[in-house]
Amino acid sequence: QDCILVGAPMDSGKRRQGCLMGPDAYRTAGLAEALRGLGHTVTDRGNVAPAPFTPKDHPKIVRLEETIAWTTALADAAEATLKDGLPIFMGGDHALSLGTVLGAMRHAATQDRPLFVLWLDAHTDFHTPHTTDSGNLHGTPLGYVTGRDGFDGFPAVENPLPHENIAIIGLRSVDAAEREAMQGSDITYVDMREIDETGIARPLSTFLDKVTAANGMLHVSLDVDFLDPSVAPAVGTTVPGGATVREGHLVMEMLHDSGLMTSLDLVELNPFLDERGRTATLMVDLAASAMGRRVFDRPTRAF
Ligand code: DIR
Ligand code: MN
Ligand code: MN
Ligand code: MN
Repeated sequence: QDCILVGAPMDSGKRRQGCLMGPDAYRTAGLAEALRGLGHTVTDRGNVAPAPFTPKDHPKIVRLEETIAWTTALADAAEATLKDGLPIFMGGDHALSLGTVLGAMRHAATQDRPLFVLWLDAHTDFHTPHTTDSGNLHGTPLGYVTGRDGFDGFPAVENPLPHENIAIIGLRSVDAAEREAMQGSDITYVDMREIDETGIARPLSTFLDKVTAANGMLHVSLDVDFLDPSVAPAVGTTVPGGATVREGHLVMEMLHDSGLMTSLDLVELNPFLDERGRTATLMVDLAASAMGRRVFDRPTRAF
């Protein structure tokens, strides 16, 4: 495949800084080399910059204008790179997905195909600027792309993503407003208890079957905090009890087997918090699994 690396050194989605170093950490950890080693062509298009903006003070929301400016630029970057190959967005915090998912929605519309989104995260990221307690917009991308109210000033979401096209896997930090919103939605949400009880393969394969049946495109958004902090410490919002290394790889290997993934976000890596680059390295290994790295070839089997 033609892999296109796009750096998104966005840091405006929350108060704690450091995610702006993410793209260079992925480069240093050898993302391009790993993908080339699997036989892909890889082009690094460098880093995206936000559209021009004028910051204002808000009582609640953190760096709103900057986040809007990034959303505009990243939606354009996603739409453009999807024409040429499989973009991998190297974040940057999760607010970058306000833009990348919007761009993927626009691209899918030009292909007359539905877009599906797989969200691998400890959090739902389904807040809106109205419902957020933290004021951190990295908690809002799924609220935005599904057309919830409150995103004044952001690029208009012309055709909101249907809830049925979204699966969130890895949940374990959900506040009262988010719980209510999730339970009242048609989003597929899989918490860690369900993973403990049934394994991670079953809910994932159910979702992938749905994407296949609809001939959908699939955007995957991998938040570092999907993983357990014992193996992925370099993230501002660690939550104990996350996915193991093997659960992470299984998800990525199944994504590769499905052949469905059309774009990928790697988000929330804060290299300032890392231990000798181990989180960046694990994220690169997971991306490699999603792009075909495996121990042995295996016969196709159903779950
Ligand atoms: C949290 C942060 N739920 C908030 N979300 C994170 O600020 O609303 N998402 N960290 O991954
Ligand atoms: Mn997130
Ligand atoms: Mn998260
Ligand atoms: Mn929250």
